[in-house]
Amino acid sequence: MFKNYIAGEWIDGVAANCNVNPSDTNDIVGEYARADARQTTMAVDAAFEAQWVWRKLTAEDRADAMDRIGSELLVRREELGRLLSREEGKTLAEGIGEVVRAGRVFKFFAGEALRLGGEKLPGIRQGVEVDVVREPEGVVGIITPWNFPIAIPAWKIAPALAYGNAVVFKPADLVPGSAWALSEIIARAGNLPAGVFNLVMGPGSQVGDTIVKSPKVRAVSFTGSTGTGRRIGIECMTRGAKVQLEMGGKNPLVILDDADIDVAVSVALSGSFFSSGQRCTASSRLIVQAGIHDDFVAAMIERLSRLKVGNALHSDTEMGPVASRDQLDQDIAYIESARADGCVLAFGGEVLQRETPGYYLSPALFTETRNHMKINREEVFGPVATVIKVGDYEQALATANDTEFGLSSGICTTSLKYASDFRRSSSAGMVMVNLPTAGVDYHAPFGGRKGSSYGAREQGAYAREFYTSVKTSYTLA
Ligand code: UN1
Repeated sequence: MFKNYIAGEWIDGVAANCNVNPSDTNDIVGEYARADARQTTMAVDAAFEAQWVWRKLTAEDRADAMDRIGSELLVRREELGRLLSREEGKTLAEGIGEVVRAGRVFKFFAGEALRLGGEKLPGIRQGVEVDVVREPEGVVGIITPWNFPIAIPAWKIAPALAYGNAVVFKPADLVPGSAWALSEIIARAGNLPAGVFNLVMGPGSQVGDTIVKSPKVRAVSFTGSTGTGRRIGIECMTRGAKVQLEMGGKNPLVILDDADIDVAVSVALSGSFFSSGQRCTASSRLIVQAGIHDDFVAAMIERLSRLKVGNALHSDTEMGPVASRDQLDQDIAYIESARADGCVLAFGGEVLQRETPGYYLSPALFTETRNHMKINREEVFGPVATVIKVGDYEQALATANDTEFGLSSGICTTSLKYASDFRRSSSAGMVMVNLPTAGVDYHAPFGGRKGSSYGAREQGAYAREFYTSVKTSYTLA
């Protein structure tokens, strides 16, 4: 049994959680402890005490700890990448890539710990000096989703710790294995004072709820579904805690007549179907200009028919299964709704059998879809993409922006004029030109607009906005 880490001790839960491989449901990845509300309160109390010890250490102490954690992640990339693919279902290459990303995130924030500077302003009164500094928030609650089991925890935990906060971390119930492995590295290689970092695995109704409602938790960072995110937001706002939410997306990828078709097809394939489309940054609406439409659809079908869907751990697999039975059911329900709305299923959308029992679905491509249809309004979170045909650039832009979400957007074009205008006019937080809407750098700000995100940006130096609080002091010398 893999235990929780609370107040510097590995402790049993009140129940157990079985982690199942979605590529082979006979394969049990491990049994993981489940905590309840009482154990979560223990973790919050421990973090509350420990924050004072942690913030008094030097920035170099914190930098060294982040560096050691990052080094171990990078050295163990193959082993941890395999664990990630086994429990989540993304391909081995994606799993290893995600572990590398997590390692690099810790390395980046090792440097950031030393770079956290302040500002000195001239006072308006004679002899008065004004100083602006950033201090840790205190205890930060971190709640993460199942689709990036190690990178998202890393890009929240690393800045939280680097900037001097104590952490209570609740990973997704579906995939606790990578989160546990990361936590074990943080606990051992990080060698942090007891209570600075706490892992509390368990259900949202017990663990998540306690974190979000605890008056000792000053800030909550959440990535996950829109419904849960909004509930957490209201709860935090009500008690005056800081909150950062990364929720759904319905990301458009515009393909103009002047696009390089090979670029457009590989950008669409990767954006829509890598990680089985289970990314909030996935390209789910392919907005294609009429002149290139038929050639693009034909080329997509040709590429999709060659895409190898299979066991995530097999080296020739290009798309793994979806992560769970619930996710498969949800994907199928959306495929049915699109069909009922009159969309044409140009490829895939079928449950597949492989050597081992798993949640295999062939990548689905719909044509003849309209932007107002349910399939184009709601996030599917699976390997399902739609094509929306448009007449010109203006219509493409208007369609791209006509969504309640605003995480990322993309355009494939060889025209500088349209590329520049799209970068300016897109209502998304991140815009990609001739690149997939998904797959971002770890040192650049990440986040969206409208219904996708709430609060300060994540990642890069921008992360300090959420994980620190500004203090202004006036001194008459
Ligand atoms: C990426 O596309 O590289 O949950 C990152 C998600 C996002 C992360 C996407 N928060 O899919």
